[in-house]
Amino acid sequence: MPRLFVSPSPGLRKTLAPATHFKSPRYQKSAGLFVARRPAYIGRIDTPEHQPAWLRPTITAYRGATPTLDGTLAPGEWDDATPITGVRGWFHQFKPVIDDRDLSLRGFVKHDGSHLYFAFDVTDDVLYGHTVERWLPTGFPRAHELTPDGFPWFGDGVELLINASDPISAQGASGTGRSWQMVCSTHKSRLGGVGVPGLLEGEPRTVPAAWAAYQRWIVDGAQRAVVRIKADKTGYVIEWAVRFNPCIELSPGVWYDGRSEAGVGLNIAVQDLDRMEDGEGMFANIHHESWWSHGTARAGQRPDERDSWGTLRLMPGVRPKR
Ligand SMILES: [Ca+2]
Ligand SMILES: [Ca+2]
Repeated sequence: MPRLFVSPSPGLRKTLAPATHFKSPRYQKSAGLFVARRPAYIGRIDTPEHQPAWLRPTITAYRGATPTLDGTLAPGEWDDATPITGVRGWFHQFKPVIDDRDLSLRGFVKHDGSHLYFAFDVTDDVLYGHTVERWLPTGFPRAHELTPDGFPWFGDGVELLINASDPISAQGASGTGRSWQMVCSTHKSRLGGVGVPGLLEGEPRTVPAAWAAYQRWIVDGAQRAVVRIKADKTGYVIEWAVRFNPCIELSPGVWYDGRSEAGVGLNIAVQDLDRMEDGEGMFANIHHESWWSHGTARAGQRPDERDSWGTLRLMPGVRPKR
């Protein structure tokens, strides 16, 4: 969903959640606002790619073998990819995540010269629409309409955001190959409807051109994702392909081709609905929404000057051996 917070001071974010939900040591009160603490609580750091600045991480995707999108991370399939771990140390827009069994992920990113690939192996203790019924929050009876009035991100799943060349420098996306935000849900999809996991049009879904572009990408296969619910219901696995053309537009009419180094904006959000009561007091009873890149903002910035993007470095070569 859209980022809701504003920044009261350098590097600090206020969420819209009531103060009573920020008793965790991850939050402190500053100038009357509850804000995420600085790095003291950052979780496990596995790779150099995970040691960037706290607020705006950088990760590098190298060229590797084309994975099979089947929802299974086969032995070796992602060995040439760069790992992503979460959601410890990520920005939690709603309730903080304090238990890896509640929400955590192991992910990967790589490319094959024509597509960017992500994998997300997500641990989530309660699977909305699978282990609990598909409840609706008060006041949002249309959340599961597959129209711009629905909430594509309302469920368990992952959102990808890329800013390939959009000068908006804002927390959102424009809905073009230059910047976009797409949703992969575990319980509904454009191609299969409610009840079938897959891709959905993300934000800004109420902008007709963005909605149309996202839908075209899904229908045409410019973006493809396969979701598998784990047999023991402890989470799910997503494998997601993003075709460079039309989705990584480095300048108007020019798409990344895998032959040179490039840097694009990246953010990843993990959505976690659990039981309705788990999200009590949060917008639409959402339990967690955790963001890879916190972003930066300076006091006094206008909303359109905020920048929540981390960096994805795209490299023409293979990942160095470690
Ligand atoms: Ca696979
Ligand atoms: Ca969940």
